[in-house]
Amino acid sequence: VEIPQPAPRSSRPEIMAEEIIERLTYRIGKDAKVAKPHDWLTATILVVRDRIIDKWMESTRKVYRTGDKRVYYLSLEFLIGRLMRDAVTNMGLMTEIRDALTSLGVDIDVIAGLEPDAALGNGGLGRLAACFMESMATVDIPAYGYGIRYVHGLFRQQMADGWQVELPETWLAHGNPWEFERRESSYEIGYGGTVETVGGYDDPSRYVWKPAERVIATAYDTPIVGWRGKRVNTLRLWSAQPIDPILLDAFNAGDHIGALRESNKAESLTRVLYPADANPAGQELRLRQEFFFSSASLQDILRRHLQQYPDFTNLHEKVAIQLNDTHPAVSITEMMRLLTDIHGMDFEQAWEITRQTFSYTNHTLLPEALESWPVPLFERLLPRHMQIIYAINAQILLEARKQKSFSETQIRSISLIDENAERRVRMGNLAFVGSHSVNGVSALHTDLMKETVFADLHTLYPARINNKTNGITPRRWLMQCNSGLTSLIEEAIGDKFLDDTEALKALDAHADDPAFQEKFAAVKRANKVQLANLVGSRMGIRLDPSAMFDIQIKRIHEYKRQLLNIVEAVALYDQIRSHPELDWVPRVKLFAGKAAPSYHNAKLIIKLANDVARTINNDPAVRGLLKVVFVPNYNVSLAEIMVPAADLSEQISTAGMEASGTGNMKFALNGALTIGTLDGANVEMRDYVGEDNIVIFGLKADEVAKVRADGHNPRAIIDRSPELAQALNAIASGVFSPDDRSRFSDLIDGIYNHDWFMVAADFDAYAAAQRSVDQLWLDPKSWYSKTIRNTARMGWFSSDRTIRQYASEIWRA
Ligand code: DL6
Repeated sequence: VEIPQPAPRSSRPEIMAEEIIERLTYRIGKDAKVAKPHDWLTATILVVRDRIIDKWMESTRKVYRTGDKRVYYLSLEFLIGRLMRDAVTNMGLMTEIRDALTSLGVDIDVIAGLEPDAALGNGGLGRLAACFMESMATVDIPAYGYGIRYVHGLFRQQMADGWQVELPETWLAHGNPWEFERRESSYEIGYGGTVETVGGYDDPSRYVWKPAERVIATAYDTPIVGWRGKRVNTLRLWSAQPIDPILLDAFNAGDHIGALRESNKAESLTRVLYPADANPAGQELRLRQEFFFSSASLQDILRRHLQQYPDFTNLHEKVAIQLNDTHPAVSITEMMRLLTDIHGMDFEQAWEITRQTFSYTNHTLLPEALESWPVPLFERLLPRHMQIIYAINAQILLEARKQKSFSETQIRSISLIDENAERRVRMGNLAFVGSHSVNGVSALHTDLMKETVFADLHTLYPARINNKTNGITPRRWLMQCNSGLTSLIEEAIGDKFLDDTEALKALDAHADDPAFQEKFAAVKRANKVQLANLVGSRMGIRLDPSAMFDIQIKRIHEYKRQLLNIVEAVALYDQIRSHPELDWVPRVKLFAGKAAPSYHNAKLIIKLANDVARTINNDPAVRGLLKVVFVPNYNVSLAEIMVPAADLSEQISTAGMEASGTGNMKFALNGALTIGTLDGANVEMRDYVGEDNIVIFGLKADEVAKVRADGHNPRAIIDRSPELAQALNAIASGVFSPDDRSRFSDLIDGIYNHDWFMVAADFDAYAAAQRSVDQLWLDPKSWYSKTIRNTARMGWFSSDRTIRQYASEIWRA
């Protein structure tokens, strides 16, 4: 039977307006007269979605036709944010949809603002995954993202008297018109139980895992549109369901709660995103989550492969699997189990194919962030996988021992099992040995990986570690969040940069043009007014858009050093009061970010920012020259407003501790000057924008290591810096916390006693750098010449470039 294809959808506004009314009536069941803004949003998304589906199916058909290699990006986090503006812009339908809605009396900006943020991630790692999904579609790579459909994403942050309070986030409350439930793509996931051998104990021909518990993973697909709608890829998120929705026997016997126990247990697997970014949750539920989505994804990948090919001998030629950090590293053992136990491949061949198929990205060197699982827990939950780990480990250690130069210490550090105290499975080592490529996310981070966490594995496999410096999608982080700047650039250099951000370089020629500078400044001011309005309406704080907007937004962590920024604010506050006669540059220091709920010091830093803000903002002696604002509930949508409004971008982590950073790139692309350390991708940003166009200060990574090794004496440093001493004493003695004078004394004691994060060590350099920023601000010609050059030279940091590098150097796709 010849099945007719649906007719292509029109993009004429009047047709789309008709369709919106049709969806409102027949899909949502509402009359236009009584429809709520949310109903209009859903109806509009459904109309846009239809246009995307045409491209989606075309993209899927194409890969079946061509037999191209598919890329699978496995990530426990996808920090997507809102999708409507992204999808509409990438489909090139913004004007048409706007007109269609206007003809119906609906403002697209109002309904777009109602879309909840899909916050299925904590920070940089999850946002990178979202940028990569968009770039993979843009550069036409057949790719699937695999993750978890958390019912509750990252918590909503509220402030209660300056303290962070975590509230559940409910992004699915109004349903999710973007997703398609795929009941037919469901898989059983097992836990626990026993392993049986077939064919004798000494020489078993096969192992059979008999799990004690099972749950069902069901797929939910979201289409991800690339720029200009060229390709549409799939983000497939797994949701857990019980095998039996209710135990009727128990229910009929009157045990109504017990009847739902299994169901609740299954569903709790995918209910909540773990809210810690830099320290592993370490709990059984987390390992269950990791295995759940790894197993479902691999079963899905292998099923798809068998639809096209007779067996798995060519798997590595047709499939590339990228592990986003170690969270999906258990996939390596699951792949081995599926290939050997289920599909009968021999161990050696399966190991070779597995290694050729997998690659792993490391995102942090923080020792406390490296995942490991107690052996007894791992063995109880995944007994067959534990056997596989022992088998792999035996091979690797034999290989290492063959290299005579390896010492016992080196062998111990290579092992997949940490034997130092309680025996633990090292997920980083597993990911390393099970992959043909291991990459860092900035040049410095990659070098440090070779020297620190993976030094011995790097000696054993010297060709495996490589660098792929992170990037950001210019669609969301320039075109959508900063339409004013995008239009201005287009007017100056044409529209080539929309398809190739390297073309932004042409803007360099305009950097010293007074007329262009004036327009650039006007765009920045408009963005600042927008942010000031938001702060005014949400927080009741009035901001002067002509002041310098100095912004630090990111997760709250001691290594990111929000504390250094706050201490400097206190020192500046002292200076402004002591020297009212000087020509102080008006500044607004804005902060936003969430702290892991169990991270005591991070939460204290938020409270300190709020306490300092209250004191400074209410002190008439400051005369409005300095304001401090902590904007609550940082998320992708808030970043889209704050990034374009920044004059100064704070990227001030302790050198050697920030793997890359991507906020740094977003700010610079949007014409902010960076004040930063030589850490993460800041190093490469300095190379690209030029050292005159970025303000670098502080210890370098090797200097931090040396200071720590030689024995750091922060007390001596503080004694030599009266400004720092005064600021620290003010905080420690309760000047900002009269209701609890010792609230911050432990935090400040940490700086006096060990100063692990080099706040004291870098303070004077940081304060001096801030005063040099003030001098630049006082010379607008020079300021804008630098900030325009930042926008002009950041094109390389597009995630399209990063993805092209992954595709050609790792995935060979
Ligand atoms: O690679 C994405 C992103 C980097 O830009 C950040 O520098 C890095 O901190 C982050 N890593 C994580 C993992 N845990 N920690 N910390 O989120 O990855």
